[in-house]
Amino acid sequence: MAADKISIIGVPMDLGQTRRGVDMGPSAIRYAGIVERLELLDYTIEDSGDIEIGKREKELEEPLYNLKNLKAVSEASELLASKVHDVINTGAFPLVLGGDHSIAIGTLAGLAKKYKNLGVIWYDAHGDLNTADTSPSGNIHGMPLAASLGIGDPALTGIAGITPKIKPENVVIIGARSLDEGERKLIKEKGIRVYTMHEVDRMGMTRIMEETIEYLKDRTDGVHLSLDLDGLDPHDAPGVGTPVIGGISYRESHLAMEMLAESGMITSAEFVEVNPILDERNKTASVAVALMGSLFGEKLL
Ligand code: 6HN
Ligand code: MN
Ligand code: MN
Ligand code: MN
Repeated sequence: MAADKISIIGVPMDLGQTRRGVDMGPSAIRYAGIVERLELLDYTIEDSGDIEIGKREKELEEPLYNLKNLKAVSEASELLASKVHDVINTGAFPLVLGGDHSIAIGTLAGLAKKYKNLGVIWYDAHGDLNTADTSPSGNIHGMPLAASLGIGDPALTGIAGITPKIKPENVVIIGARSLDEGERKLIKEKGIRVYTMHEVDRMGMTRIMEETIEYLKDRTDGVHLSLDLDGLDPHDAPGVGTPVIGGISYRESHLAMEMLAESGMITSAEFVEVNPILDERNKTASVAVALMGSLFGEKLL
């Protein structure tokens, strides 16, 4: 990994969607032993605690436009962006724990202050490429990748005063199997590289990761891994708010993390959408911890 110090940032955010409980994700992942697990790998771990999250809008206050809790999400994103940037400045690796996927807006904003050519691996059942105009739900957790590309409401695209944060040719989506019509259109329009579950089945994870690493290696000055636990099959990761059957297996995900570890290219990461209320005995948080172990270089022998 790029640093020998890891700084953990918890983001107890649940305002990017409507199911309660995902705000407890950071606690569940800590409880599943993330600090101890990474300490075994000889990193210095600093737990920076949690970002403060504002209040959910009451139904009555709900805006007429299709962006639920926009103000609170936008404010939390600014806080997270500053925190991520502070961590980078100390030379530590930012490891962000969600919270719903809307937190990626803040994470990527913080990273964009340093990286002008950031690569992003978006490991997810979804594209998260919606805007208020295309979203079927009004949930901002379905919009962070679009917002980071500079597409959508200025309250989401303008965090940290930089628009856009990333370039479409620096993005690789892996595991997609639930894409809305507007998202498909955007993927084609922008030429975003996507490995859907069809490619996972057909090519295998080994080739997908080889291609991804080769593709991002020379064109980027850092690579962020944004891993939504719903990218995995609900059998392996049941504790998520928007499960989609037919996902990436635990073994394939484990392999993907090991290959990223070997590549040495990952400079920041976030693990999102762990919802302990929907989980089975903290299984999904434990899977997240195991995947982080592999990402940071755990070996069997
Ligand atoms: N996530 N595409 C759907 C929507 O409401 O925009 C689902 C989004 C899920 C987002 O899991 O991070
Ligand atoms: Mn997502
Ligand atoms: Mn998802
Ligand atoms: Mn292994």
